[in-house]
Amino acid sequence: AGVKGTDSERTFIMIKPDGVQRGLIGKVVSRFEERGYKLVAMKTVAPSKDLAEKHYADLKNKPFFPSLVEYMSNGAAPVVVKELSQELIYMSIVSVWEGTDVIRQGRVMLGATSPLDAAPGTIRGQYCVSIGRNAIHGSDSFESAEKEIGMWFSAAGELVSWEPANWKWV
Ligand code: RTP
Repeated sequence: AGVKGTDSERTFIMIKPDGVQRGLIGKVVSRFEERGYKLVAMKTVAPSKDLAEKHYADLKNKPFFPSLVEYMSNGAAPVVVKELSQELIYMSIVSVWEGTDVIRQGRVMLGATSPLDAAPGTIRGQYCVSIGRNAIHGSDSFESAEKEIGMWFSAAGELVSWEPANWKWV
């Protein structure tokens, strides 16, 4: 997750299937870009059940865990992204963002887990009303960011360090 507490700190941000379905990819990307954060990795994923379970392993004893995993991998979303041999695929976007305090600020920009508690102007507070369809995930600590970036991206080649031309002005 880069170097904690420096301008090379990194966080993991996922636009969940409902966020993708609702056309929020650009809005999320814009908010992070315009804030002054740097996109260092991004790809589409249709995760396996195993990967979704691994990502949310901390929640495995929660009553909503099976439906959460189902929704994140291949299950319960009421909409279709892509049809492949009649099989419905739910797609998410996973990304890594870099910059000063990006882990904590990313969570602030997302808003509270329950969109009904999320401040207006946050992503969830502006676009969502349901905790089970809260559009986006962001790492909640440096340790989570390290773990999640490692889980969703391969270190070799998928993360790119680069310098925006106007970097010194942010
Ligand atoms: P996330 O990991 O997705 O960023 O969310 P979070 O840290 O804000 O919240 P967490 O407690 O880790 O919960 C993970 C995701 O589980 C779903 N959830 N559903 N039905 C429910 O009561 C319930 N509670 C949580 C949400 O999609 C939440 O983002």
